Amino acid sequence: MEITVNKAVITLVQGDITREATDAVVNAANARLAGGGGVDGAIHRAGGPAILEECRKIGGCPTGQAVITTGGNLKAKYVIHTVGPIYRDGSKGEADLLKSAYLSSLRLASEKGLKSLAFPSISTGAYGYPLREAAQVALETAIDYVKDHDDIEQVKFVLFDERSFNVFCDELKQLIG
Ligand code: AR6
Repeated sequence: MEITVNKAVITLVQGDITREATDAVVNAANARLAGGGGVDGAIHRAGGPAILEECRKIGGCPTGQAVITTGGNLKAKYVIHTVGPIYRDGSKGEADLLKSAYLSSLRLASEKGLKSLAFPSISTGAYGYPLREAAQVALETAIDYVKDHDDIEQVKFVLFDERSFNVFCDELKQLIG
């Protein structure tokens, strides 16, 4: 599914983000930038050791913020590592932190002059964020950002499993009415 907002195309696909050829792919990392399972593990496996080397030099990333490294062996030139919130009960600032993770990644892409980036569904795996709410935050944040910024040409959401893909499509349809 694809929509155009201002100068940008927002695309939803089901797939593996490590195969994306956007300028950057976003990693759902942990605050220590230490690598891990899920999409984090997949990106480090596919991208090779140069990514973890740069992560070690950077040292860490607070929840809701983002840092950038090489893409190593990936098709994407860069990896933007962001840290989503661990979901507790929804009253611990989770929505603001998730929004901030998406926004920090988009801002970093703009700062670096990047035109296209691909996001996974941040926080909805190991970090337990309810999928529907997370999809709404993700899509609203991306749409609002490209409305105000002409530089980014493509924001892709690469959803690994069918359920995530379907929920993101449903939420996008609702948001655009
Ligand atoms: N491409 C796209 N999406 C993927 C891929 C892939 N190759 N692999 C998994 N996903 P998670 P989180 C989906 O757990 O919840 C790590 O250990 C997955 O199906 O990767 O933010 C980190 O080091 C799910 O829909 O990230 C942190 O400690 C989504 O990506 C912690 O997990 C997010 O799931 C971060 O947890």
